[in-house]
Amino acid sequence: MSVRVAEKICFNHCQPSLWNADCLLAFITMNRKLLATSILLVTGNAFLIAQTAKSGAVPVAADSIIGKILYTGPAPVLKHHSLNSEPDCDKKHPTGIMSQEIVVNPNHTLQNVLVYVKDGLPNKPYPLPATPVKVDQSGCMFLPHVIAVMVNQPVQFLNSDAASHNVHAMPAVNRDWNVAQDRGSAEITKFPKFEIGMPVRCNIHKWMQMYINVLTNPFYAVTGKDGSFVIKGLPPGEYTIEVWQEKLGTQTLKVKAGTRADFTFKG
Ligand SMILES: [Cu+2]
Repeated sequence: MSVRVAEKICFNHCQPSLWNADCLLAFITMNRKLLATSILLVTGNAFLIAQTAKSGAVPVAADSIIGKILYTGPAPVLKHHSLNSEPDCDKKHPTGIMSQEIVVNPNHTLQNVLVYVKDGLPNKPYPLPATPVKVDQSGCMFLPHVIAVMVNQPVQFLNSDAASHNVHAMPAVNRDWNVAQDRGSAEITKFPKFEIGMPVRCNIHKWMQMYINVLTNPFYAVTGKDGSFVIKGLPPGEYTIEVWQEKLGTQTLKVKAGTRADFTFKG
């Protein structure tokens, strides 16, 4: 039986249970280009998946900008602080604590770096998060070391140490704020103006320092133990992304939503 006849029979019956060897041959002949294309697509996709897995690349959502903050150069030389003068804090950190001015992660990235959208957003007010951002004083340290809040979002300071502390925010454009805190107390404040890198110290323990960043939009992140960041929910467009580190300064890049941006600070 010729292929053409077999094709006709197969299509006339259109039931695989009625196909004989000739029908099968005709089917393969008719679809060989389709089969070849499918094989190429399958192997192509497998190649792409393998490449992605090999490079560790993560697909970026259309409304997001992702990246990491890298550090190059010699390991930073940081001050050591003994906590002998405060028995409760000394128990929590018997060997003392290191300054957190520059915290390099094992993967050569930086912790405590603010990443935020500086420019490119529609000029409009954004909803204020309902919950305060909490900062604890524990082991005679501020935890976390760097926070970001929106303008007028509450910031709550706690004291879980037996020692007394005195929180003192020293803004450049907002109002000075200075409050004594005994164990278990909780104080709330807020800052009405945009400000980057506002230092907060404890008047009692000179090594205690942290930073508050006050922003006009919700598109920000502070890096943690893997040095990465994700900013989600962006409208399509190109944005100026600024990153800030307390000792190493700032960097900016223009970045499109849906793409990746890595920054490198040199020590
Ligand atoms: Cu203190």
